[in-house]
Amino acid sequence: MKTRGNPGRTAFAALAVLATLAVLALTACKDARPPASPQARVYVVRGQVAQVPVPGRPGTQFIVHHEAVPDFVDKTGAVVGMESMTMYLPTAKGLSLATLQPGDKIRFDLSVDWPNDRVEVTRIDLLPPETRLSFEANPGVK
Ligand SMILES: [Cu+2]
Repeated sequence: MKTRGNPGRTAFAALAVLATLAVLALTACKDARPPASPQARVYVVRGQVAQVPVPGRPGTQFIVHHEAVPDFVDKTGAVVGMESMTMYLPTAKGLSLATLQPGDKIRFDLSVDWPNDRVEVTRIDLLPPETRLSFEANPGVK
């Protein structure tokens, strides 16, 4: 069916303009660090602290040996899993690491917001020292 002026296309063009504006707005306030967007997925992960940032010692970072994350989703939305590994983890603004020490066992929320290219730890709970962690490769991870 033909319609004059193609309202569908006009609506689409308007949406495209809005989407562009939204992207510009997001880019503009990147430094404002708004709370994680609704697209963010939060994984509850366990691990052992390998290093904590030491004030006054540049280059020291928050590094964690974490268990596998079998349901980890990549940028395309595919469940690819993340193997157990030792890695640097960015932390959310205001999250204090002051009480943590290397060797501490922790459970943390890892927020992954692919649309905004933002990965960060938003919460950390200390686990009892006797907690048994498994750093074996997860069979569900390809
Ligand atoms: Cu990892």
